[in-house]
Amino acid sequence: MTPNRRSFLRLSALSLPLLKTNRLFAKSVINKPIVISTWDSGQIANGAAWPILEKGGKALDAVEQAGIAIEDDINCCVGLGGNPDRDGYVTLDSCIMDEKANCGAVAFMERIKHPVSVARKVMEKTPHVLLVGEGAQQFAIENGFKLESGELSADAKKTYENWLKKEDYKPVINIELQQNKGRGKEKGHGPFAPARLDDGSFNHDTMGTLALDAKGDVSGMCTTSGMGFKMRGRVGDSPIIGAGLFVDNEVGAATSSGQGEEVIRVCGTHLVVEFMRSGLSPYEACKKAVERIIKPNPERAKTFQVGFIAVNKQGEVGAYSIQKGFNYTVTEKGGKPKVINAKSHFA
Ligand code: SD4
Repeated sequence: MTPNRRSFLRLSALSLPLLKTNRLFAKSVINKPIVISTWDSGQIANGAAWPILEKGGKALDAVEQAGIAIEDDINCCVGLGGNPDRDGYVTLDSCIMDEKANCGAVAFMERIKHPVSVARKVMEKTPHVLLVGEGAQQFAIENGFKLESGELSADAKKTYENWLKKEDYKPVINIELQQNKGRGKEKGHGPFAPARLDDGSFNHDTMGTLALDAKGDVSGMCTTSGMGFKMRGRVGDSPIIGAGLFVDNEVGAATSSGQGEEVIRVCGTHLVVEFMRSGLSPYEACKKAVERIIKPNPERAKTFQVGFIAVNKQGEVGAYSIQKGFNYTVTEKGGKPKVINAKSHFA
């Protein structure tokens, strides 16, 4: 036997058990069940999803419960308690997607408390993916959802009144043409949804939730009242499959929060999932998608926020945002939610 052949055999004999252990190790690191949601308010969402996942329940049921819980909460940016559009109406957007690429969504829907559940009904009961406006509302009512009063929550009313004072906006036909008179802005149609609210925080807090269940299936949902004081009829990324949410059971899932237009432009969450398919970790995939948004105009990207979160089939999670301040909540074995600050492109 030549020394080369001998050392090759010795090496092979040594590496065989190693390879085996590696394979075993790869299997044993699949971290499931796990649920990840945008923002620290993800603790509310994960808190509703975890009991289902812990008992071996389906990721789809878990993410729907996550959506319901946050839609019940009164906060700026999700559900009927959220900030209204610039004409004073709360309009809700949501979507849901399961492990078989089934998906459903509603957009620009008013006075229905749980858009995530209506989205699930669209997915399960119709051949369609997206219903909007009055049609979505009518479908919801036909499916047993209650038509709510449409009154603003106390918080939203206060914020809206302040915004009206500041922007001097009146929902009168063609008023837009006069809106920007004397403001040095070029032409009408404004004011638009501000990128930041008065306290300096970015104008959003959409809830996106992704879950990997004990069986190894992935599902996700996204729910929002959209950007506060948006133009009537404006819809962001949150109800758009491939923008606000994307799930592929071979790879994993991603969801987003932030200025929806920028996410739609690059089909953001689809991009994140495709980056993971090509071998990137969830963190690297989110980072690359953020960089794709920034690349065409890095100066402009300084003015808005987008954050992505993602999970892969191994139960690894990651996130990345344009600006500092984006965080997310992870709940896994043990059930204690962990809030993590995402890394960002700009410090
Ligand atoms: C939108 N992405 O309507 C949403 C807003 C958001 O947290 O993220 N809210 O564009």
